[in-house]
Amino acid sequence: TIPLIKEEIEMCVYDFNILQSDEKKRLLERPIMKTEEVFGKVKPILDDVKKNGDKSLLAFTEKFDQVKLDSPVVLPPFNVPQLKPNVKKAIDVAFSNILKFHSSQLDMSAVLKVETMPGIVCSRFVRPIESVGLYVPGGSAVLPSTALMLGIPAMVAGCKNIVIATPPRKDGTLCPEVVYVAEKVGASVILVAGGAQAIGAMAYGTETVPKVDKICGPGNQFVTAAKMIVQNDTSAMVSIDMPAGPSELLVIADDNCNPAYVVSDLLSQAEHGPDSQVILLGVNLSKSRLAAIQKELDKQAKALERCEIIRKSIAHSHIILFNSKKMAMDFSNTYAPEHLILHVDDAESWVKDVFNAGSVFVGKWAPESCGDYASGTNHTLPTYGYAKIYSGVNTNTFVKHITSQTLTKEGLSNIADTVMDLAEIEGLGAHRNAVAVRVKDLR
Ligand code: HSO
Ligand code: ZN
Repeated sequence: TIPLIKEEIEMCVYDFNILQSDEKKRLLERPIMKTEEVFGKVKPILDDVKKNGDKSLLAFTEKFDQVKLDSPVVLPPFNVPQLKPNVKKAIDVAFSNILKFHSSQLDMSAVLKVETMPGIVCSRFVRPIESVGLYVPGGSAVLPSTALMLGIPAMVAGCKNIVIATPPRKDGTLCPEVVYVAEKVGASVILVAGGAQAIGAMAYGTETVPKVDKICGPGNQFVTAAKMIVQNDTSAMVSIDMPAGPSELLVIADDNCNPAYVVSDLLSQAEHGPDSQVILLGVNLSKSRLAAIQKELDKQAKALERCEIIRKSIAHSHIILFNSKKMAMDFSNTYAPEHLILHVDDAESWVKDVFNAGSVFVGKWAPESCGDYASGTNHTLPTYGYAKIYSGVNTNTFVKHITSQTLTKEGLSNIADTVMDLAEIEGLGAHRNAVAVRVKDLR
């Protein structure tokens, strides 16, 4: 066969100093999501699952996944298939690190207790969300790591019912690694379904799928749209972790960076999907270093199995050149990337200037892959600029904070006038009275 002559894979380069303001704005933008169109397709699926339960769920699985199942759920004890020893070991090591980091995020026994005035004690305590639905995508890659990233914090938080939803493979079976993780986190059900239909089943419940209180996890635009719709449906009474867009990475590199390392990180994100976003900000990057990066990009990309996906994502990714650290950091904070990697000298000292990012990888020895799989931090992170307002999934994603207060006689006496005066301003006599009726007995 004649080898295909493949076009060079390279990123567009912009010099931030000579960019017009509208170009700067464009470089900060995410691709527009056609939400309305997707919402229109997803809503009837959700309505159908809500109305017809398992029958509808199974029909959608047959239609979208080409798999005919007898039941949409698998219950414990799970039949965990034999895994290769190195795979089992890798999952176990990742599990242990993620467990360590997420356990330290929560102390269930710690009650916050503050005396705000003599005799008035305000407290806050933590309780798990009872039932949670964790969405583990299938599609172009199997993602048992996502089962770890969602299942471990839910388990640490003490959620009673953990439903793990994941689409069946082509032969109708489940990804064995996901089953292994489901068992390790103590899942109560594996829902063998994907897409909007899986979200609908967990939001409304079916004959076999328990209704959950919160749905977490990444997914394609249909899954995201479904999560957003059920969150707004009061009849579902369900919340979600955050809206999700395509995966993204922003790297800041200076002239001492190692081009092979920088490129390997960019490509690890670019391979997720054709719509992945990767951006490289060069700070005082010399012409020769820039050329070395482009050369390395072409070489590494062409050697990868997912080269065709990468070719597409690189086509809308770019390099932007800065001549000041501050301006590069400002750009990054405005873009608010899901992942930020600092390939710069003294990277640790840059962290104090990071204000918007899902997760930061500090220095050349911290590839994103480590956080994606095994170091301990979570990989379910805010995309699409939502890092400005959302945190990534963590143990607190799966709990509620409940406040309480205790007042002694003295406490009530101390605060009585304040409350009665404020109630009067608001014209709420019954509020005032609830204090007055007691004060009468106290004073
Ligand atoms: N980078 C992805 C997570 C992931 N990577 C899963 C590999 N597997 C989140 O943006
Ligand atoms: Zn990844």
